[in-house]
Amino acid sequence: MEKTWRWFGKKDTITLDMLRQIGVEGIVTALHEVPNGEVWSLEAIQDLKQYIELAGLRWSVVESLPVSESIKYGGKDREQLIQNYKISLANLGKAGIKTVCYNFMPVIDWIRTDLARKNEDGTYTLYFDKIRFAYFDCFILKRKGAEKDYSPEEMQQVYALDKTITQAEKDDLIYTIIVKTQGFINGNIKEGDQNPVAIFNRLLSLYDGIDKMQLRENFKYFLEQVIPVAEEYGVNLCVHPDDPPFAVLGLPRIVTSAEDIEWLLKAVDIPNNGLTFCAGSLSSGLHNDVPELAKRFAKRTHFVHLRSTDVYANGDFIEAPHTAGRGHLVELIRIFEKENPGLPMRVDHGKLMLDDVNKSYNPGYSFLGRMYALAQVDGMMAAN
Ligand code: DNO
Repeated sequence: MEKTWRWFGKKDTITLDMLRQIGVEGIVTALHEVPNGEVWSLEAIQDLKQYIELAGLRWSVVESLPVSESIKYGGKDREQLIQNYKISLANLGKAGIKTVCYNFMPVIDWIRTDLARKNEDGTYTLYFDKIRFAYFDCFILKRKGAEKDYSPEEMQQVYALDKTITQAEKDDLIYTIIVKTQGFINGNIKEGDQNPVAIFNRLLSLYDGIDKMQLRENFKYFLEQVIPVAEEYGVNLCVHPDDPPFAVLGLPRIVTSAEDIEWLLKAVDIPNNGLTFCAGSLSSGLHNDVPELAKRFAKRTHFVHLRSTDVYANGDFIEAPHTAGRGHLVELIRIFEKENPGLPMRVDHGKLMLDDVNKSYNPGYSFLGRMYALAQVDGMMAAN
């Protein structure tokens, strides 16, 4: 597999020179400064590409070319936005960047409740606490009917939490779930936005009445228009699974399981319509057998995220070491090398450790933790 690394552009304090020293071969990045929905010009793409190449690396994958909210819920301006998407795709193809990752998650991308849960060994990791998430849903967003999405036992714990939770903890939950994890990946809410809860609730309301069937219809509509352009320019589009892979906050999620993946690949059944195989996201759904999914979908996979999770009986999940957990990375590497050799792969979400603890890296994207994970994965590849 090609060893790639998610790099956040020229402002990233992790420099391309550092990445060369640790054996990275390809860069995964985006034009983060272009607002969602606007065209990525050929000039801007070529400028960044050249910058990467001057450092002795290559721009292997775009992550992400964001799909505007209105395309997902079917808003009035979706035609224009799809048009812009097609132009960006064509420009990427012209510049020779042939793998483009995106996602189709309504309103919110990846979800965690805790960005620095302390491990026994003194490192820190990302964590999803179901009760705290339910608290955010029922008591902070105050979403109508939210209680129905949780069991009576879970709701008892949510009420108990309400008696003890501090204002600082509430603020931290808001900041973690809808600001800090979203802003740096061109999400809907970013640092400095006033009243994020109100913005978030407004966004949720755009999906009133949109169920899984309707979201699928909108997804298919998008694919039918963009995939022919991808095909024409030799670009492989690859959708990232929903993280976590289940419905949240009353929103449908549509890339969660074998059945969903089968559906989306058939929706436009040509190789340019493919999958980003995020072992971490898929592994946090107990319904998923990750190596089975890899075997089944390897041929339509264009990009791989190697990370792993453990899921607890109470519905919480934690990022597992890259050598352990439900991701089964050793086996996945074996499957991908056999079925679809040479795929770009990046390690995802390293733990926060050592000197990095006091640096302000994007959550999940510190340097040492990812370097450690890359070394582990490198070893797995060598031994395979
Ligand atoms: C979080 C990532 C996601 C992912 C995007 C892809 O760390 O896994 O933000 O990159 O959803 O579109």
